[in-house]
Amino acid sequence: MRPEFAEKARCGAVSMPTMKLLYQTHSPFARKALVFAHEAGLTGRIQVEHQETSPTRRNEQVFVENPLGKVPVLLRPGLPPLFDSDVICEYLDTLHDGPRLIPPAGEARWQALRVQAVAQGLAEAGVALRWETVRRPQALRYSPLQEGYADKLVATYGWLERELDVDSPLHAGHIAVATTLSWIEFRELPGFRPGRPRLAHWFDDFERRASMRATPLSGETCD
Ligand SMILES: N[C@@H](CCC(=O)N[C@@H](CS)C(=O)NCC(=O)O)C(=O)O
Repeated sequence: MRPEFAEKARCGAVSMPTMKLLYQTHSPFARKALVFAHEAGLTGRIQVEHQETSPTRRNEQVFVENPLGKVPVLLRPGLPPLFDSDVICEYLDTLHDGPRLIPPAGEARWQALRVQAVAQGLAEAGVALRWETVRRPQALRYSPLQEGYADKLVATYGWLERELDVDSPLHAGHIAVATTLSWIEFRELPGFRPGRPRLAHWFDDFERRASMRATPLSGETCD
């Protein structure tokens, strides 16, 4: 929390300004930001607003705030909008007094960030795979691309089975991986469980967290 907010909040001089999160109930990226907000204890300060987005259907309300037309976007009173999900998480991490979810220094930081990066890439590959399987009209699908994206998913599952630091304190990378894997199951993309007991066990535990239960995925992409 910024010191001036903290001091005024302690004295009861101001109520904390409310932010708005342009969200989507079926976006892994938006859910990552919202789960992060739950874990940071910030949901009382964030109003969540669902927005449908697709590169084939322009959403003016989103484009006004983000030239890429994507969610999530965090709207802050009197300050510029923030995107993308990783930037939003980094900002939210400056607003709370609990342990940092993005470790400030040392190997813990690099581990959290590389896990977050892998999860981001996994979600992006999953979205790309859905274009080649269900979103693009049949005649425009390209099977070598489909296979290439599916390979990335499988390779990343193997990497996570080996490299995910399942016993370290909660960090942004854990949130990113859990929200991505949850979305992968929701969209019935190639499964990550077979042959990866460590990852599957960790994920099942993570899904029981209040932050995950409070943010269920729902809805269909509208292209
Ligand atoms: N790198 C962005 C990705 C955001 C993203 O791709 N969001 C999707 C929803 S899952 C979207 O709004 N897509 C609309 C589009 O591609 O035009 C982030 O991490 O926030």
